Amino acid sequence: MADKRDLEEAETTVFSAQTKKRKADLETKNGKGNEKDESSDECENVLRTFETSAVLSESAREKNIFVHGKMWGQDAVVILEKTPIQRDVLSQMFSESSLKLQMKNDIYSTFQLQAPAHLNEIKATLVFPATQKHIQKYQRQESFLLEETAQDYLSITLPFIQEQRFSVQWVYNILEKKAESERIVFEDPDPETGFVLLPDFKWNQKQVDDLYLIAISHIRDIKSLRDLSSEHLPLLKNILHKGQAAILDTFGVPRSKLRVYLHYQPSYFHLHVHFTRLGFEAPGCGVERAHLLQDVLQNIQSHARFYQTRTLYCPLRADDSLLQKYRDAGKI
Ligand code: M7G
Repeated sequence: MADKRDLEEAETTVFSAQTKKRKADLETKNGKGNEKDESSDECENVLRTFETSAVLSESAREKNIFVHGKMWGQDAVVILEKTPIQRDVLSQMFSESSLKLQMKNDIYSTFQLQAPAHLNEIKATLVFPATQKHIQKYQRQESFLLEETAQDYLSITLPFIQEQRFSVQWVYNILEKKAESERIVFEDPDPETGFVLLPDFKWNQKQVDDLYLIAISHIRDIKSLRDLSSEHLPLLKNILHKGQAAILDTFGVPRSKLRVYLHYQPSYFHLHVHFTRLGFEAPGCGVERAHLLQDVLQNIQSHARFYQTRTLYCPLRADDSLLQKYRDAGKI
């Protein structure tokens, strides 16, 4: 059985970031750097205690696997993901790897290339302790398109999200600088229009091709797109413009290469905006869930209460209890 310190370490070591390397990464991206990453601190292997219970989903194409298991008697989810190959390591990859020939035919050959360990990294994400909802979230499931009228939101969705949704403690930890403070890329501290911009935990920050940041509002009472109205225009414009400027400044990616959007419905009901690189098919960037911030601004500008009056569509997973509520109400 682990003591409390072990558990805290398990949470912080895995989530704590390697942000100091942001500058070095930028140089790498610009072709200046050629050093191996030494800024990630080595930590104890807390995953050694992980006992696999089930594979929740896996994808040969995306090269990832989502695993449910137990650590110290409690549920945990581990996501393992092969990371993209960076351009600047190519010469090392070619010169320092060993090769095994698999087949040769005419001008075609395939090999098993064994790269040196530091070029063969796997990104690991740990959710511990994981709730039943986390286990469900990562389990591959069929989904259904929900048609949520303004009235349905008030009578079915709102009461449900008030009691059933994921904790947003991780969001408050970021806003209060109790976690990930060293990863913050930009902050506007204004209590009404301010926000914190930082890398999404899906992004390893090693290459900008799959750039993914999130902007989290300081204001705490906006749950989702449904709550946004004309009074929030200054906040939304601020997030869009300062977020774009900070990303250009830090990562050299211009606004013409950014997809800036909100999810409806989000998993975490505290206003946050996703910034991903155009061309990168980020999970959840499809039209059934992603709402471009620029469109959101225009919609609210043309109708102050647009999002309180419209029917919104969003995908729900087969095992989502909200889907069951809509079924019970005869809406699906
Ligand atoms: P969402 O639209 O509420 O839900 O987005 P989704 O996860 O279904 O997309 C929340 C975003 O926050 C996602 O892109 C997550 O990857 C990201 N995220 C979640 N957690 C728990 C953390 C965290 O602890 N740190 C950071 N930096 N990002 C997180």
